Amino acid sequence: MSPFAHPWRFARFATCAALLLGGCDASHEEEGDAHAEPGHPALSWDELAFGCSVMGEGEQAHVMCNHGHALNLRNENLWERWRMLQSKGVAQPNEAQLMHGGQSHDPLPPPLTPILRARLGERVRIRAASYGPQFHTFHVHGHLWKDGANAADTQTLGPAEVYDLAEFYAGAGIDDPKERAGVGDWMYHCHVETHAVTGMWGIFRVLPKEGAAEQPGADGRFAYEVPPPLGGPGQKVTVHVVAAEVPLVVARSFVPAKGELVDVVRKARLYIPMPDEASWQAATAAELTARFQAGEKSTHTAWILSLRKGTEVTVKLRNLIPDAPASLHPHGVAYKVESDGTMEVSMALPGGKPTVSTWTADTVGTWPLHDHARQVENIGRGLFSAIVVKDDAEIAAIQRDYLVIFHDYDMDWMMGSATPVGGGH
Ligand SMILES: [Cu+2]
Repeated sequence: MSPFAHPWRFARFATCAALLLGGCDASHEEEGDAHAEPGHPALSWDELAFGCSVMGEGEQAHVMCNHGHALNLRNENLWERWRMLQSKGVAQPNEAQLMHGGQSHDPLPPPLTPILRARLGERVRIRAASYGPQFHTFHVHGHLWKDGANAADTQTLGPAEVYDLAEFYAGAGIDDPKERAGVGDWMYHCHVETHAVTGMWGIFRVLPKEGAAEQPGADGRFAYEVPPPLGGPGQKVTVHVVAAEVPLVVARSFVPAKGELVDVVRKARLYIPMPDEASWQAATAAELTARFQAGEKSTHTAWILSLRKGTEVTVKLRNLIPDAPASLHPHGVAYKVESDGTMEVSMALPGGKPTVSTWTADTVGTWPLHDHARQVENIGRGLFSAIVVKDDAEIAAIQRDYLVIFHDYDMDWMMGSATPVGGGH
């Protein structure tokens, strides 16, 4: 049979051709659905079609299918969970088994991707933003929202596009808090199927009105909620942020010899907000690296600049990345060109003096905020944020406000390292 007779077979052929340099054996055409090399995990047909690779040696040997389609900086690839469940004796895991991890009977850990929570009948907004070279379709199960005159449950996002009309009652209707979809785990995801399977999925969890086992934090907010807005009409606030290169768990990979999903750690480039001028002045790359190694590498999520409409914000940026410039380029706010993040005056060089940008949040909405100094490399490694501008009416109306950032990691960076597994680097 010609390898071109079936699209997957063609993809497999193409991938095998790419692997040929590493010794791909053409005889697997007759071998069935496995591509095996001595001492290496076998690749299934589907994995080959998705461009998965065998990584590492010996104890570290594993198949890596992380294509870098991430939500809020994390990539939870279903292939990795698939292989984990297969190792536990589940021959053909289905998507429910793969995605609803972390329950008591379930061998899979909870997904790295954001679990968004609301109680039944609470008013919810889920904002979606997108970075990277791909197009994504944001889709939430079980819920509808109003988009102009129409109802909708899916919206396409191109690079730097934002969509923030997904507003509804949790487990209920667009305008009616009466139960409709009800309590449960509702998937949300990119509806480009290959993106969903390789990382762009999460869970919108509708909890019972009362008696839920999961409770918000002391400030009344669940994880991933948009922070409370700063400022107010006519007010001036100052925000301190550093750009730094720090270790971050960006994915997990199943390592057969260990029988578990192992953290994939990369030196991400992130905006990290600082609470005050003194800590901002004192921040060092070494300290931040230690902080992330101690735990924040597993919990950190993308910075969100949350403002009340009418606020003038001054953002001070220090760049602690050793070998790349960094800047802040905002969308949707009013500012002079010096605060654009593209001129020399607004470019923070490695070890150079900080930049100071002044923006006025005069337009309600969700707006991209990202590096514009070396954007392909920096955004590809995580150097982005978003601005959320709200007025009093919206603040009063919405009880749970979330922002999900669809993001494609730079693949050379994601896959390029010879030692992608483990927390030691
Ligand atoms: Cu997508």
